[in-house]
Amino acid sequence: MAKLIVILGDQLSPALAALRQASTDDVILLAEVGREASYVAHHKHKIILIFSAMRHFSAVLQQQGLQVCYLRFTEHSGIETMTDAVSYALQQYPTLDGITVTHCGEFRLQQEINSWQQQFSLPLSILDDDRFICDTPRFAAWAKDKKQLRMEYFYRDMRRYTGLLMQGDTPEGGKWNYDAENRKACPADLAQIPPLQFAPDAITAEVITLVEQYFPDNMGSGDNFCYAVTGKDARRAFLHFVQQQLPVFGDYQDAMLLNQPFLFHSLCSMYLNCGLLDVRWMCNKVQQAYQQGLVPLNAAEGFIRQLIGWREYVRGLYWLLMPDYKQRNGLQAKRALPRFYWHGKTQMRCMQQAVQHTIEHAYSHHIQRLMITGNFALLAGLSVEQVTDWYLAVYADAYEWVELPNTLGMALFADGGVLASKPYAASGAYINRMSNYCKNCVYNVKHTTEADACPFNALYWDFLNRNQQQLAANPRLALPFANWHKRSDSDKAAILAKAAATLQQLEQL
Ligand code: FAD
Ligand code: DLZ
Ligand code: SF4
Repeated sequence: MAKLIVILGDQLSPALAALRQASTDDVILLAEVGREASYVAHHKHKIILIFSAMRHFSAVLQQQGLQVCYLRFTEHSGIETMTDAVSYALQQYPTLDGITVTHCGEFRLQQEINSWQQQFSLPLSILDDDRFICDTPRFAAWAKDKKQLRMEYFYRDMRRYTGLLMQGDTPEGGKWNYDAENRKACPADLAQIPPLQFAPDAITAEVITLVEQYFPDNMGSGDNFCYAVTGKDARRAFLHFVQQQLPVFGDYQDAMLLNQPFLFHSLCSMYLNCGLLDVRWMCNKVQQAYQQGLVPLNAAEGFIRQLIGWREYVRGLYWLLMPDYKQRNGLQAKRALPRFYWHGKTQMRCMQQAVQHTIEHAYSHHIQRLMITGNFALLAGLSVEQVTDWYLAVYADAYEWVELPNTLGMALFADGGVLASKPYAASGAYINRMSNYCKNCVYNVKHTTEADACPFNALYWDFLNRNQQQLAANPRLALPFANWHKRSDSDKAAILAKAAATLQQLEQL
């Protein structure tokens, strides 16, 4: 029996379940298709990364003697969807008598894949994506009967399950979590070692030209594309991170600095999420570095927590709660996304920096995503649909399984507290503590109602005030609400008036 093995653009792993079953009689399909390239207006770097990585991956498979049917975006403009691509391949190879695919990362496309058996009248085998450590039945079993699905408890289970940073049943160092040691502000003069960059080779250069031709209006420019597009280079980039940045990653995980888009972060999500890196390999490298005394425990634990904790947890939540999850809008946030999310032209220095980094690199780090662009969207009540589409479009690592819980759940609290125990809402004071942005901003972070007041401040109180019904009973918000209620009526009125004026003129901020 010879089958069609379909590999999606984020499944570029040699050990992928579907590829482990491949024989030389099979045909492997990789297709650059219009629908996947345009279901949101992806950043140019994201499309370049995926198309170039797909082309490089296809070359490796061919070198291994496997038959590959590769459909290029330019040559097959009539092929719009993955279903069209499968139909085309089956016509080209009429003796194939089955289709195999690894479970896909997005509900939307998985629905399309589920229809193939009927549509093509061929047996369809959908394999579990075991590149993740926690499969969906394991996550469902963990979640079953739990009142609250808190990441911390899932993470402890994953530590026990993987044995990472464990001494028998006890966590290394005696504590599960060194989060409290991950929150230092970063001195502006601390030496920065940039991440590894990769000059585009001929294949990438061709893809850059293609993307500039077909997606000219998408965010970003192909000119400064310098990411890895092969597993080998992605592993080099990661090992560079482990040596150079990881030792201080733990300390400055939440810090932000003017004109420093990467600080001590790994940038590995874009590689990991499309299959160029393997999560188990990465965790083992980090554990080894700790065991060799090259990185401290707060860094090793902090990093491993992101991978086997947060990353596996959001994926579990996504598949547990979709498709209903995507419809949630617990705080009824509906305001239109201001245009500065796309062009970055705003006087708010923190927003300008986060969006500018995004435009230049299809990247910004977690705290910029959560506490700048996300926090602003939460405070201003921006449309959940528009904000989630924005995040899905603009980051090179964005796929709905990871983007949606992070945006809708973590940043916007639109799931009513499934993911987060309280909204990540903060005034300018937090941003001032964690960055040097406010010193370089026209707004005054200490002011709330004055003409030059930081917009985050009045919006913060307005957020609490307008969502009292849903949030006031939350014990973790008792102090902020008490502070709000302590204010005089005239103070409150002035703050709410300032917030209303700010919301009226979001585009001018
Ligand atoms: P590092 O800081 O070096 O962290 C190491 C790794 O841990 C990351 O590469 C990532 O794989 C993993 N990780 C850390 N935090 C998370 C998290 N909350 N969820 C899942 N994995 C995590 N991450 C994505 O991969 N794709 C997204 O589309 C995405 N959208 C986000 C949207 C919002 C609103 C927020 C708040 C976070 C989002 N994240 C997303 C999570 C996180 O911000 C990114 O994984 C991280 O910034 C990627 O940069 P890095 O590789 O340098 O990460
Ligand atoms: C993101 C993306 C893009 C831009 N283009 C393609 C493509 O042309 N072909 C493909 O197979 N996959 C692409 N992808 C990744 C898919 O959108 C991804 O597999 C699904 O969203 C599931 O996560
Ligand atoms: Fe952002 Fe306000 Fe600080 Fe300006 S003052 S950088 S708007 S937090």
